[in-house]
Amino acid sequence: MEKETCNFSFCAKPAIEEIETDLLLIGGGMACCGAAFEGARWANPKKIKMIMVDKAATDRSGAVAMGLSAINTYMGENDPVDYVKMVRNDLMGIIREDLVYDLGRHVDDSVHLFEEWGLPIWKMGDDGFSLDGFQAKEAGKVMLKDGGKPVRSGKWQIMINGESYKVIVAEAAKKALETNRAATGLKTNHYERVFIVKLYNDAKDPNRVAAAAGFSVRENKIYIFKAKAMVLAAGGAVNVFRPRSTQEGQGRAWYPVWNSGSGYALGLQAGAELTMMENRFVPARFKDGYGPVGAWFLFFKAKATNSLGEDYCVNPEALAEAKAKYGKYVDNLGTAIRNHLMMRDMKLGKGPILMRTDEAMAAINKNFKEKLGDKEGAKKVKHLEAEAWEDFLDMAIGQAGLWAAKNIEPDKVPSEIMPTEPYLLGSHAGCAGFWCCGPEDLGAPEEWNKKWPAGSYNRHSTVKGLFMCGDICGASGHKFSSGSHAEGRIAAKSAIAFILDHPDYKPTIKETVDHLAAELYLPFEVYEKYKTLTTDPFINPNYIRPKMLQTRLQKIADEYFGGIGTWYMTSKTMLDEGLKQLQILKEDTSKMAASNLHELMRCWENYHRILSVEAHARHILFREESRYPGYYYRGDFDKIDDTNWKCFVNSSYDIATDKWTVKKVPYVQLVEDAAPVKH
Ligand code: SFD
Ligand code: AMP
Repeated sequence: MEKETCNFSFCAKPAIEEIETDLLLIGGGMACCGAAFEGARWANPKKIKMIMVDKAATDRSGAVAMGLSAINTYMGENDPVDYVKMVRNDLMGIIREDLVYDLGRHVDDSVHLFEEWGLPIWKMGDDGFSLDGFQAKEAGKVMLKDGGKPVRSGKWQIMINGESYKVIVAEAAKKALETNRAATGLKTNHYERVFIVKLYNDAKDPNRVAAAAGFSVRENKIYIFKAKAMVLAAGGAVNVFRPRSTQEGQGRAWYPVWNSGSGYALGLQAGAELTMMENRFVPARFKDGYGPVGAWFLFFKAKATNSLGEDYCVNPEALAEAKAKYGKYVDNLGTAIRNHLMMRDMKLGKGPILMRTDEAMAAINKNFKEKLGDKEGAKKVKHLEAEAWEDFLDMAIGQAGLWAAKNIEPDKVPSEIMPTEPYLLGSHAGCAGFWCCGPEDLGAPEEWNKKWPAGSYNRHSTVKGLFMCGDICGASGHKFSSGSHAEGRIAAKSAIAFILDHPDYKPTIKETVDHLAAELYLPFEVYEKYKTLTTDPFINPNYIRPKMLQTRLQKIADEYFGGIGTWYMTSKTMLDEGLKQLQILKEDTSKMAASNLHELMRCWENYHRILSVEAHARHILFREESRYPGYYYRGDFDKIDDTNWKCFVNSSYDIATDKWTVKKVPYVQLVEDAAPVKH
């Protein structure tokens, strides 16, 4: 197939802006907002220039765009050692305990800042009942940092009024960028609606990052940022697998559709080593609305059962069957195992699976009225209901539309839940991401810190100058919004130390600016070149439009890499066939066609998704066991095999040869085993 090239014969050449900075922050989500806030503290006194680039408007970009109802990681009275045990349990025994402990000891400071910046945090009332964030403020409840008592939904989670969570955190980041402009004289250091397509390594040092190229999604302009160091936090990957939502509902997903795996794709193309990319997150969610379940299980103490009213998590036959294959990991009843038990009942035809919201609300009603009497009790229930609905709906507005469409009143009837399509992420109950340097003071192997080849800087990737955090820092899940922010702060501080330790470094790349412009704008050239050869510009044998490319990608992933279409089942033979077809799709990407800037972004988003899911599939192929039953199954190795596979799986990609190297890395336990769980 003749490889397409762009020499701007058919499409207009974009304006090109070259920008030199010291520190570049790629992303504008929770992690990068933390990086901007902390970065300015250390950069300003040293007049170090810091720039943030976000594909969207930072006030409402990333996973927290719509708001959240809870902060899922807040230590408070808990010991970070127990946090490590919880995360290790939930992620089936394999995590970087140094990175998780390090996050646990830093996260609360970010939450205290959020409250200082105006985030309403629920507090316990003197009567033992919860006060929402606004009531707590009116009641003059002290701040968390001064010992205020949050309303815990679970051992690690606290309730918030989080509709404007991202706006509040973004404001602090933007203020920090403003102070950096004042300190360095930079005119502009916050670029919104600029989509970063590719990183380029240094002309003289192939294992050092030097530049990032992207394009504006609002005007014909591309940006080339040259930097001494970069913090990459562009989030996880959604819409790589065929979603359960179809046609008119196809925009609906749980994790944000605008997180298209750029974090993974940018880092792996630069040669950064990945870890645990075989992991994925398949959350149980309210069916079709994709509303989260944590608040219902933890705060409203709701139960989920099969349609026969049986609690699928306590069925002795099911537990014994699972234990025979997956051993002691079943005892923890972590997120993956809960899914596994739910799917077992669904496959037995005991579905639909129901979240008993009605029973939960009835129980709360009864409890409040017993304690407060009918009148006061009813008033409290009304307020909690309003809070619950409002809070829940902040985060998953689609759920309200669905309840209305289906005449469902959750306090009167249960709602169906089911496992979604898989997502790739590293900050929620998943741990797919990059292999990163850790802190030197936690007794971890020196290979993980002091002897880190690229230089011992906390959260440094294996590529010099490239730092990872949030969703894409691997083997350290359960960070959530607060932990991602804290990790961004850790990464930025390290990046500035790296810059100060390499004062004479000047980033240079071998590619010319015209080469980069041609690479980024190729889909425009292809479209303009062939668009008139058919009567319908969507049907043309000479190119592929982004929607078609995404549908083909999702079909391959779903049918061969363990999607909903196979009940998450895959095997060597399926993976081999899927990877063969994915290779053809990758070749077809030189025929991507875009008719406008929006489609140009969609083209490159899908290219990033292809690389992300390829890494995922190659890791699943390499790990010959089923480490995460309930997330995916290797039909040819349907068991957990600690003897051979209690280890990390790492990989790296060579963009020049399109070749992958995958290997085992020894697992090292730092925190003693947790006491066996009693159910
Ligand atoms: O529990 C480019 N999360 C929850 N965390 C909580 O603490 N509490 C909750 O209640 C949580 N719930 C929840 C959560 C997420 C979602 C989607 C829902 C519900 C519906 C998880 C957190 O949100 C998550 O852990 C963090 O936000 C992860 O932070 P980070 O920074 O790793 O990712 P991001 O915030 O999505 O930001 C990514 C940024 O990158 C930008 N970007 N910029 C330039 N070029 C490119 N090519 C780019 N690609 C992406 C994005 O614009 C964004 O700014 S619960 O209900 O599940
Ligand atoms: P979710 O709404 O599923 O995203 O979960 C939000 C938080 O609640 C996360 O910290 C989950 O680990 C936790 N969670 C969700 N469901 C349960 C459950 N059944 N038991 C314990 N923790 C849960």
